Amino acid sequence: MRRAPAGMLKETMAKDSRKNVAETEFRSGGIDLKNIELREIEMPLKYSFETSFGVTSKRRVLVVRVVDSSGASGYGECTAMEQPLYNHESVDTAWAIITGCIAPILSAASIFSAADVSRVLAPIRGNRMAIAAIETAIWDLEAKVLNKPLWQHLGGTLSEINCGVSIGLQSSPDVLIERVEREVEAGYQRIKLKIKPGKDIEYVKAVRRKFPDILLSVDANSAYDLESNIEVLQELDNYDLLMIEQPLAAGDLLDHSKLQPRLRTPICLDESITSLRDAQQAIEMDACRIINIKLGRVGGHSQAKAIEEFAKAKNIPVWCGGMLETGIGRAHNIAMSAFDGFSLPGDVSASSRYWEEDVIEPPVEVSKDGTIKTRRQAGIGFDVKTGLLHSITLRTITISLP
Ligand code: OSB
Ligand code: MG
Repeated sequence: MRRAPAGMLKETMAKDSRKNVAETEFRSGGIDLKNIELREIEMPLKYSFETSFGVTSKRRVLVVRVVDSSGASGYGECTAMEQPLYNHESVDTAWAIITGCIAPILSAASIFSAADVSRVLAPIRGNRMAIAAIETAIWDLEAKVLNKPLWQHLGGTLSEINCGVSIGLQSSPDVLIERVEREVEAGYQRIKLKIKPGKDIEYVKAVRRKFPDILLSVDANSAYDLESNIEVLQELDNYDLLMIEQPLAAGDLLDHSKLQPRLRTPICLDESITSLRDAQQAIEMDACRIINIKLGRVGGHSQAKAIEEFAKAKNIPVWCGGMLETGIGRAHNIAMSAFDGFSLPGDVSASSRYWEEDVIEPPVEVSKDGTIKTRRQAGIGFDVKTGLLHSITLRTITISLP
């Protein structure tokens, strides 16, 4: 069953897997992983989505299916995009890390429970979207084996979650106002506008004038610079925004901590927070007053939960971010959002805003008051449409874990 992993991983992992097996051997549960099925699919977005880092009109997505020795399976989605523009990861790097690095480590670890996966894979630096794809799939598998909804298995308590939308950069303020109107009418509780230098104040001002009372926020995806853009960032204070998301570079907690005291509006960090440690440091430095948690960016459910708990203890609200996910990633986002620290509406919205046909059944739907109900079915609680998945597959590989 257990096999030493290849090459460089050998030394560190041998130690870790020994500890891991010793800890889990006497448990009644534990996952005996047999296969990892990796699949790259391609799906056209209904509407292209523009951010300060580029335009996305289709998604190439890695879908993970893990299978245990009894034949039970779980699904995860890798949120890395086609190119490394949001962060350093891409579909191709995640494929390489899962096949060349994660699979050998799990193969050596042999038996573990979902809560152990994050620690077992911790020797891998970065590459958290690749890790999260596997970690979340194992959580789904374990919840299904235990016949429990994933959100309950994780320890969540909310039976419905509050939803907002993220609206991409538009060609003019008038076009943006139309888009906002549609989402407000659909019931979404918070509207987030993408901004970048040159497409900021004019757009925010127009939307705020038309909708004086909505919860409104902006997301810059790191497009600004403290030195050259401080006036514009301070001008955003005039529009009663719920938050300004990731104005500066991902690695620049220092400049965010210099910016926050010069703003009335809370800064929310997205790209900057890749771990519990990042969250602790950002909060201690007052680099942000709100945190966006994304499963992929932080490496899965265990890290997400740790960040939510820490932030809650520090009175820092968190919310669930989105990466234009298919229904599989969306379902995991819904499960994660059931922790009560998720006190602000997230970027988790209806399948129909993205896809003609989602890969899950039923599709994710949002009520007239902007909420999504958590599922009562086991695991992620949605059925995956395997026929559709197969028909849109670009490549697939099954890795067996001996
Ligand atoms: O910064 O939150 C972001 C999409 C891709 C990459 C980064 C981000 C986003 C979004 C869209 O804002 C959220 C969604 O609707 O899934
Ligand atoms: Mg963001």
